Amino acid sequence: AEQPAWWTRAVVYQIYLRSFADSNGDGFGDIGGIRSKLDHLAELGVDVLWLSPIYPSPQHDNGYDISDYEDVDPLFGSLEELDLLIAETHARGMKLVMDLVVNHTSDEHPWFVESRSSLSNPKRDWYWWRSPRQVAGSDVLVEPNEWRSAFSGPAWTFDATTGEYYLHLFAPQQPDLNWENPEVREAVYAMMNRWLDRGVDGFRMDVINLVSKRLEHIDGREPVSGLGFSMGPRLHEFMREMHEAVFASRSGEYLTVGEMPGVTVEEARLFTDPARRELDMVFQFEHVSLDQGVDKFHPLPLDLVALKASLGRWQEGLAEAGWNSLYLNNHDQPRLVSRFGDDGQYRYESATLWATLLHLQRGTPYIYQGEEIGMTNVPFASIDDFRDLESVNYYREAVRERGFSADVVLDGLRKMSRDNARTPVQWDGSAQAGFTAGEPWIPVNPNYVDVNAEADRASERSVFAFYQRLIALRHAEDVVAVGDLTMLEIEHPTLYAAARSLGGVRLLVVGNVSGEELEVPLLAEWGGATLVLSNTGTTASGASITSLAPWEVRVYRVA
Ligand code: TEU
Repeated sequence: AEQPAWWTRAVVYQIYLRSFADSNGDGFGDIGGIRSKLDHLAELGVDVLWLSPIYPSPQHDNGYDISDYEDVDPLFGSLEELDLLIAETHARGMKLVMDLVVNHTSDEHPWFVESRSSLSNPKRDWYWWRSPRQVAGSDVLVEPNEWRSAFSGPAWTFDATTGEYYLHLFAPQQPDLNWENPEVREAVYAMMNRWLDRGVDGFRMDVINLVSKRLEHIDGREPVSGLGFSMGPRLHEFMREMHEAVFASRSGEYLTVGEMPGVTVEEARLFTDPARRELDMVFQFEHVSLDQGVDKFHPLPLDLVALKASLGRWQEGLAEAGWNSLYLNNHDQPRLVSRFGDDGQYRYESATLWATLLHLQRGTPYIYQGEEIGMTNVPFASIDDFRDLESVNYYREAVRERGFSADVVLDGLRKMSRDNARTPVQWDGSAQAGFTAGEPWIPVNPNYVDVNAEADRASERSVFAFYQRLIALRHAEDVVAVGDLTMLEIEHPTLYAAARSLGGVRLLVVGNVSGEELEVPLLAEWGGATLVLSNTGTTASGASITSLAPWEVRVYRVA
């Protein structure tokens, strides 16, 4: 049988550069900062680094609004420094993957500057332009349709130069590219090829399931948010065309992961089935949308039964063909230990429990910077503490236009804002947590004096050390990387239990997702098993102890 792809045993580490490590004291992370921390990453044992966008950008959406796809923003360094980083990453046996943001560009990208300059410009239909709509019975002119941006407000902005509106599913500074135009697709593929020729090992593809739009929707009247119009009719065609134009003729080891808000298991199986030569894996959002109330800033308490069902559905759905990405954290999600664990008394236990539940699934795990030392959400004091345009726009719209109370909205932002993941990585207990010698672009979480890499790695209860062991386990045991997974006790409200098997080897993962002691009769069935991993120092091999302490996780092995 064909060898499983290299990334079926890989672990990826996401670097959100502006908050990772600052080497020149300007308060922003930079490439020099990453280079100074490569040992930290190599010691952790990760195989791939994914860099969030480092290209020239006006930074309205922290680099997800790109004005030049083929350079490095001076804020972060230079192309020469990036070449050094690529070489040093490869020298340590790691790969480096870039963030590909091609559903939209910055409004300052030369392509858009040309496109908006006149109706007849050759790049006019590189973007989505539409005439204003006349309100029936009046001479009022409005947006072409009722689409809403993911960052509040309409998804259309009027451009006075040519008297037309342009589409932006995100901020007005992020105009959507028109992928129906083959010139756009060819320009994207050529850029991708130049990055791979430069030594980059693949791409994380930003909202790539939005690039094919339903034309009847563009000219329709449905009042849906930008993310509601994903999975357009030509998406698989475009993914296959991209694979042919960029990867098919290359013999190296590459990784592609498509970020797909709203993708279903069935669709993900089609995108990631190797026989279809589209993508290696996708980022799905089902498990990180279960706690959304009326919207993402009105979160509901964790429903473990629903979460287990979702994780199990994705494991089962991609078991025969396709491949899962595994994540609970990234630059858009609040900190895992605060959202699904206990970031107070049981921070170490709940951080290592969730790490184990995730890393013992079948798929490729993604670690977000700071997750490996149990960083937590931030006690934002007021709306002035936030930087993320999604949060700031939401506050303005919710409080000023929809009449929500400021306290309620602030509470929701404290829990769910993307800024929770974007405060500086806490390296040590010195000023600014060792992130910068200057003033950080966003304040450091005040708990850095206790929660920081140096203190964690010196501790008997080190989250970092636990992640090292999980990664080493994946590298050592095929049953972890590619073994079958069966969810157990799926109706139990606080117990997570799953069995893995490959050949004659079986693993049992059990976790007490609660702050109360938990009796686990199931453990009695695993009496002869060997204890492989525990986050509470339980030494008893075999399952003699059939109760789990608060947030305790154990992994047993039967060969
Ligand atoms: O995010 C896509 C996405 O799902 C966004 O809508 C984001 O998750 C938001 O929080 C949903 O409420 C990608 C990038 O990861 C994000 O940082 C960018 O802001 C966005 O696309 C636009 O490029």
